Amino acid sequence: MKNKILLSLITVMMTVAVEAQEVPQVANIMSRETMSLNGDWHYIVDVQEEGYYDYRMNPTRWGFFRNAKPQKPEDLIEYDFDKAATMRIPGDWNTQDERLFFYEGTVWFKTSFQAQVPIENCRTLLYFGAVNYDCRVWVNGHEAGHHIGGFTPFNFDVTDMLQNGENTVIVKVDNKRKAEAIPTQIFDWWNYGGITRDVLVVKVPETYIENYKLELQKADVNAKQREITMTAHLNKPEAGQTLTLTIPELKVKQQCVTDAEGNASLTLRIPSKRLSLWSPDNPKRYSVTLASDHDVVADSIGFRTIETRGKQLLLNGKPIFLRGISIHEEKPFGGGRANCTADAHTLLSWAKELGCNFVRLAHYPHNEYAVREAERMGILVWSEIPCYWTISWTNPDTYKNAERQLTDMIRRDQNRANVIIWSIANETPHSAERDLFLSRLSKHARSLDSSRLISMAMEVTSASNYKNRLQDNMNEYVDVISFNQYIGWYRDVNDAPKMEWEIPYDKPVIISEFGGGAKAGLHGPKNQRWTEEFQENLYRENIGMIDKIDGLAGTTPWILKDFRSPRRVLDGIQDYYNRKGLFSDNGEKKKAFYVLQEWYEKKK
Ligand code: GCB
Repeated sequence: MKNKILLSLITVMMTVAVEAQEVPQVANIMSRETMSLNGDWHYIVDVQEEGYYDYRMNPTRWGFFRNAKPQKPEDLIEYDFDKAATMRIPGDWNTQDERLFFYEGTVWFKTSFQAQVPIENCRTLLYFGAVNYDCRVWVNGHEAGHHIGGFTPFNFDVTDMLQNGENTVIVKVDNKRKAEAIPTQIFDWWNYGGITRDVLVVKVPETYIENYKLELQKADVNAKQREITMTAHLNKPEAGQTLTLTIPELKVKQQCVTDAEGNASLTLRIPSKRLSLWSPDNPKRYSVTLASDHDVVADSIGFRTIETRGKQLLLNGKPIFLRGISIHEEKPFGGGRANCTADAHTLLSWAKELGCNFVRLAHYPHNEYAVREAERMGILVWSEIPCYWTISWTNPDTYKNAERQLTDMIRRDQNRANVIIWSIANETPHSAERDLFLSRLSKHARSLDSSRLISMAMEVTSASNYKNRLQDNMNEYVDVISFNQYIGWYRDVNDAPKMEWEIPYDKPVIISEFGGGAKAGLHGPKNQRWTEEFQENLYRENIGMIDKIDGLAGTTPWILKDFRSPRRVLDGIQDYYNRKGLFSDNGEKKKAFYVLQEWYEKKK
C-alpha cells in the first residue's frame, strides 16, 4: 500500500535494466588510462538501511540508488544527496565525522563525473582500491555490482550504463561485523568503514591484458645465465594476439602469441652478469612494458628469488635474517586509515630507522602504494589476509570469501619483488575443520604463485613449566614456521631467560609477534605496567630469549605504532589505542625503540 502511495506521489525515472558485470581484477591499474573519482563525496548515514529495504525488510525499488529528485512541489522524497554533507574519498568515515567514530553500519555515498560515450572499441571499468566491508554500487541508477571484503581491489564493467554528460555513482557501504565474515566479529583493530582506497574510472580496450607475471627462476648462485618467465592473460579467450615484452635496460624485446584461452608465455635467458638482482641493499627495478595488439602496460619490476633450505631463508641464494616490524594500515599521526604513498613513506622510514629490512603488513592486505613504496625503499614484505581468530571454518561461503581475498591479494602484488611471504591466517584455534580450511587456502596460494613462501602466524601449543612447544598440523602446508608469543605481557617477563622452545620442524622460524604496551611519556620502575621502562625491559628480555631459538630467521615485533582498537578501553592509558607501538600515535619514539634498534644493528 505504502509503495502505491509513493508511486502516485513521485514521478520515477524508469530505468531499463542493464546487465551488471564484475570483471576480474586488472593488473597494475596505475598504468592504465584512468580518471580519478577521489574527492569530496556526499554521504547519508542510514542506520536502518531505509535506502535499501522497505518497511517489510524487502529490497525496495525506490531506494537511495535512484538519486530521485522531486519533480512537482507536492512530491515526497525523504533524502537528498546534494544537500547532504561531504567527506573525503578515499577515507574512513570514523575520523571524518565525530558522530561516526564508533559507527558500524551503513552509509551511502554519491559522486558524479562527466563522460563522452560511446568510446569506440573500449570498455569503461569502475575500480575501487578497497571498500570496507560490504558494498553495492549503482551507476545512473543501474546496479553495477556487489562486493564483500574490505582490503582488496575490484572493478565493474560499467560501459553500458554510461551516458553523455553527467554520470552518477552511488555506493552503499556496510561495515557491520558478521560471524561468517573474513574477518569475523572480533578483532583487535579499528573497523574503519567507508571507501578507504582510490576510486577510478578506467578505460581499457575491448580486449586487454588482464594480468601478467614476471618471475625469476631459481638457479645456482654461480649460474652463468638466468631465466625469467613471463605469463600473461587477456580478459577474453582470444587466440593469435601477439604480446611483446620489452625491458630496454636488459636489451630484451621478445614476443609470444596467445592461445585459445587468451594465455601466452615466454622465457627470457639473461646472462647473470647483466642482471642486477633486487634486494634490500639494491632495490633495483627495471622498466618493463608489455604490449598486445590493442593494449600496453608499463611497470617497474625487480627480480629476485626467495626459498628455504632446511632452517635457512635464502634471498637470491644467500641466507638472510629478517629484521622486521609489524605495521597496521593507520596514518602515522593520529588514527585513520592510511591510503597514500606519503603515509606509507613515513611509516616505512620509521621502520628503516629501526634497522628493518622487512615488514609484516598486518592483518589484511595493505594498499598498493604501501607495497610499492616498500619495494622502492628496499623493504621485504609479509602480506596477509584477515583470517583472524575464530573463523566460521565449516561455512562454504566463508571459505569462498577467504579464497577470493587471497586470490585478489596475490593477483595485485604478484609482480612486487619485495613481497616474499603470503600469510593465510593469524592465531587460529586448532581443529580438524580449521586444518581443512587453511590447508585448502595454502594449496590455492601455491597454485597461483609458486615463487613465494607461505606462512601463517601460529600459537604456542603447549607451555608447561618453562618448556614451550609449537605443534601445528599446518606445518606441512607452510614454508616458514611463524608464531606469536607474549612473554612479558600476557605471561611473566621474569620467565624469559628460563624458557625453552621446541619447534620440531626443519623450517625457518619467524617470531611474528612479541611485545607489550607502554604509554609514551609515562615513566617509572621496570616492573610497572604501561611505563616505557616496562616495555623497554620486556624487549630486552625477549630479545635475549628469542635470539637463542634454533632456526630463527626473523622477527616482526608487535608493533611499529600505537593503533586504534575498540578492545583497548583503559581510561587515561589506552583510550581506545593498543599501546604496543614503539612509536606513540603521534609519532613519538618510546624507549623500547632503541633496544630493538640496537639488536637489529648487531644482526646486520
Ligand atoms: C595478537 C594479535 C594482534 C593483537 C595482539 C595484542 O596476538 O595477533 O592482532 O593486537 O596480539 O596486542 O594482543
